[in-house]
Amino acid sequence: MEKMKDWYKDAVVYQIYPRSFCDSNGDGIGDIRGIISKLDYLKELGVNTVWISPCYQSPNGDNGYDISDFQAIGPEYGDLEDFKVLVEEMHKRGIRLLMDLVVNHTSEEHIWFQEALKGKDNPYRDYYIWRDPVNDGPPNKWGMGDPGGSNWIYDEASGQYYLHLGYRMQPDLNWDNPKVRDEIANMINWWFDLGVDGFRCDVINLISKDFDAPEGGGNGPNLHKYLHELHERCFGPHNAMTVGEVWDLEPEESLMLTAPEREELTLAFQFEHMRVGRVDAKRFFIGEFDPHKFVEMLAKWQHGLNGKGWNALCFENHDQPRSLNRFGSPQKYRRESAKLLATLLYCMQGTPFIYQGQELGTINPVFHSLYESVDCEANNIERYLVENFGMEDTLRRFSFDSRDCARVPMAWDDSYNGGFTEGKPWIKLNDFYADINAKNELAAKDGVYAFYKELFSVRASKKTLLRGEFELLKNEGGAVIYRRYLEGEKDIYVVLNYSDNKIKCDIPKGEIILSSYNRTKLAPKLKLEPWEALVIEA
Ligand code: TEU
Ligand code: CA
Repeated sequence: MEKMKDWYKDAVVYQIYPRSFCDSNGDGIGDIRGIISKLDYLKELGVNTVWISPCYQSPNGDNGYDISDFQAIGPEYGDLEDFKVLVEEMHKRGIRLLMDLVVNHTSEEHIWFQEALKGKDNPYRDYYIWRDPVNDGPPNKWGMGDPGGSNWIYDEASGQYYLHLGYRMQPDLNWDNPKVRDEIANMINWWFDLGVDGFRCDVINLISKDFDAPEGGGNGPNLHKYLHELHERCFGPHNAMTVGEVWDLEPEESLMLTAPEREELTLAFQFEHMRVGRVDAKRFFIGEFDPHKFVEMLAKWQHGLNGKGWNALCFENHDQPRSLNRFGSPQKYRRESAKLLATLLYCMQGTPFIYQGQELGTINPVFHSLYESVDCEANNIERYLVENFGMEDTLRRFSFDSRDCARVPMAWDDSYNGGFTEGKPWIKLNDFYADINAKNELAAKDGVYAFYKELFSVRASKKTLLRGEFELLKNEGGAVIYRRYLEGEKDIYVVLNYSDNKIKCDIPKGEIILSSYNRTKLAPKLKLEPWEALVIEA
């Protein structure tokens, strides 16, 4: 499928968490054939790129982010023949495919790690990061403060520790070993040869370690060297879209990874706005959400990358709870706030990323018991939360902020299991699936899916929205107004009432090109409805 040089700037990316998207064979687990059956639903929405979370062979300690064979499809998802059909069916529809590149670590069950455990002389030993004990303990204090504990695991057989910056079942690869870099580059090109168009790059800033850092361990001295090497050997020759998952960077640091002249990645997620509403940015610690602080952070990144890089526009993914519960009004104004958040985000400069179900205004499930929670990250912290806050409050925190909030199955209709599976689902269903599902949203006259579809259609037709610059004009008292502008094109204004109240505000003159309340004409002193979103072309 021919690709323009900067095709990633016109991408509209839909993230699929394959385990929970659509089950075609009744085993309760989503699979590739299930994805194929829903490609027209995605095409209709206006999606032209799909990012699939890992569907490789994995023991699923971290639901596929612990890979035991980078070049094998996990049998629960299907096989390589199914995958080839998926690529063909996607490309037939003008949909490109990003796979998840999880190469900071492997599963402990990967053959390389099993070999490395055999001893210090094993040829795979240096595929991982081993250190001798220091004062009879771990080499440093990394991870000591985290719920999961030290990032070092002691291997009795060899008397050494090995590093895992992620979860216990994910030993870190040693990227300083050129053999590792060769293995990964060859694997990436193998997927390109199968027709893959790019990658989402998992915790990619961890692949080079900064061993002088007191915590965290990523952003090491060779990060840019290794990424540039991958660009030269893999990404560049295939004109690939690559989006890095990186945390805690400032715009100028992100540009070091994504500015075109760097020849490393094409864009990177930034998550600074995702921390608003959490105490000290910590998951499960619920704080006050300030919509204007939230908008301010988004504006910071619009200005920070403008003209130099490109934003990944993202409110949801498989690690984040539903955005309506965090940033919207999940009960009283569910559809209205879903439309406001979509307009706020996707009229900005950058590439839209939509997580499965977001286009339906999906809200979080409710966790009634710890047994309903399966995520390893939640499992690591549940004891601490129960001991310090009690069971009821722990379940409240899980229902607000657990990664499982995004991982309960997609609801296709109000039939048995929400149309996700004919079998027993691998995880609980969303408590609200009988009401909030694709069938109901597509049938509703004010459905969220139809609004997303209209939004992406308007967006694709306006160069000002696709390439224009950004200026925040108002961000207070519930009112948010920003301008997009491009030389030779009409200005476009986004006007939002980010509140439960009706508010009066000065509305820019022009023609309405999108309205979440189906408004057709403007008045100078308009009263905006609660959570109303308006897009006006001057
Ligand atoms: O996420 C890494 C990551 O940053 C999140 O897990 C985050 O640290 C955590 O949710 C903070 O509360 C990537 C994948 O997206 C995630 O699903 C994997 O669990 C992780 O890497 C390890 O591969
Ligand atoms: Ca299945």
